[in-house]
Amino acid sequence: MVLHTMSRTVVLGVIGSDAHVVGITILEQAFSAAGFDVVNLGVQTSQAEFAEAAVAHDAEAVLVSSLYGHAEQDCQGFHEVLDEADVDAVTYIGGNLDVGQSDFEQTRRTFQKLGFDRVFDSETDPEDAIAALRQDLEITPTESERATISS
Ligand code: B12
Repeated sequence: MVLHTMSRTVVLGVIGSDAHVVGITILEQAFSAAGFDVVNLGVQTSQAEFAEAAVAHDAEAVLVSSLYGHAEQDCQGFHEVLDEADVDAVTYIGGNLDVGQSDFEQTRRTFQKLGFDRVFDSETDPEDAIAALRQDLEITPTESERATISS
């Protein structure tokens, strides 16, 4: 039986010149298994590429990954680029965001100031990010279960 539900599209990528691919591969699998349509832009994704993909796929969430320690520079002006492209999506960032900083709360504030709705550290279980997104998009577990069945 195929049940029709609204598809929930998530755009995912590693920003800047960063080439660490393992984390987003895991995230792609986890979000797909949870019933989301995932557009994985892969590594070394520019701000413009995130914005273009979010528009093209009418994404409800943009998930940015960064591991190599340049996230803050790479994300300068990112939300302005999204705004200019009329992207209305929840934005998350995660990975290894700080360079030698021990206080993650400070890192969280830095990225919230840059416009991200949620900031995750490298210990994040993908299931926690999925739970957060379901909450932010007001998705009930039943809805995403149905989305899985219909896909
Ligand atoms: C493998 C590896 C590499 C490989 C990458 C191979 C590949 N194609 O992926 C190679 C050797 C190429 C590499 C290169 C470099 N690396 Co490297 N690398 C690693 C290493 C050992 C493991 C990364 C990994 O795959 N982890 C496994 C995955 C499953 O975990 P993850 O990536 O953290 O992702 C999870 C979470 O972070 C989270 N997450 C990630 N993104 C997001 C996004 C969202 C929205 C959410 C919710 C969650 C989330 O969920 C993921 C899944 O569970 C780490 C050290 C470490 N132990 O983490 C260093 C590390 C990331 N690398 C580092 C560095 C410095 C580099 C280089 C700059 C080194 C150099 N001087 O050349 C280059 C950068 C090259 C480039 N352009 O990107 C540093 C970064 C330091 C920092 N951030 O301050 C680290 C931390 C090592 C260290 N301790 O110094 N690296």
